Amino acid sequence: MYTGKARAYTNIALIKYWGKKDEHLIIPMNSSLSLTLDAFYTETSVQFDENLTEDLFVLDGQKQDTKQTTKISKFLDLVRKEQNLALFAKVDSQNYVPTAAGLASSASGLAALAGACNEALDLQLTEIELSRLARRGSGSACRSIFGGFAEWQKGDSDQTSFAQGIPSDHWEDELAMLFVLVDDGVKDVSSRDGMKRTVESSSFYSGWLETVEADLATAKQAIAEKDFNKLGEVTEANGLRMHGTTLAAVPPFTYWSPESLKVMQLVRSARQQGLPCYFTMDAGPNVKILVEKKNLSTLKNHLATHFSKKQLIEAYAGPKIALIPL
Ligand code: 2P0
Repeated sequence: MYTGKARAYTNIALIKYWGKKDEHLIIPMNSSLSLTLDAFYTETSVQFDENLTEDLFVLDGQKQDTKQTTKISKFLDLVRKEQNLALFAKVDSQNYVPTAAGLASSASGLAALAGACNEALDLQLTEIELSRLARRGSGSACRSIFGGFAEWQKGDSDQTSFAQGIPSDHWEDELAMLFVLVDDGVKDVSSRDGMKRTVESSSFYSGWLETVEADLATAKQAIAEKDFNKLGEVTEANGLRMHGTTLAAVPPFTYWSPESLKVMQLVRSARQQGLPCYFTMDAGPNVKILVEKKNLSTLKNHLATHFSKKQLIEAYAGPKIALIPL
């Protein structure tokens, strides 16, 4: 019996991954940059067992249905094929999120599973190899191998597409991200379907590709210079441009809700009052606000005019993936 367990933390992209060049290998159309956070993480154990007659996937104590289990099986197949292994596995995963707010993330989940497989089968993967493996499960998972800032270099093959940590002299420890939960609902368009539809049909997608690599360079420069406003401005602009592409998809869609716009408005009014903070959004209506730690409580007070305490969840920079002894 081969067993292993790992913990991985979620990450939020400041420069977004949006679109695949190769859907099978999950090679992205553009490079991206993220901040790994401490507030949400997944712990996953895997046990390859000769007594099993099929793969089993348990999430938060609940045995998952065939659809969810198939996703996990596909990932396990990659590992099994590579290792010439013919054993089924039990995958037991626990998501740690502050509330049941639909923030469970495929990034932390698939990164933790990759780490658990690495341990269970003694693959002895380097961090870059682990990042490549996690990428095959979910693109953004390749960034969750690393703590703090990470850059996913798009590459052009399985070998060359992986994330790496960005040296930052611990600047990320001065930063915070405030999550504003505006909706618990299930998303209409998954990120996987949303980016596919956008690449295939949005007339704005070419504009995204024309600008995103420059945004990435600006973000890296801002990190090197520890320039908060520069990083925040490019984060906000890049996120808006990503969401802009969805409006020109066929059929069009958006992840924004009226409440998301309310948060954007409050972020802008906070800035007008001299509080530096910048928003970003992913494939759902919740808004994440990048702010310096020293200004977090002022920002929370500003948002408290419209949102309850329960809707505001703070996060700080988080660590890299970790093994958990069984
Ligand atoms: C990101 N997102 O960079 C972007 C921004 C959502 C918006 O990565 O299909 O779950 O598994 O590779 O990584 C979410 O998509 O997609 C995502 P797959 P993934 O964080």
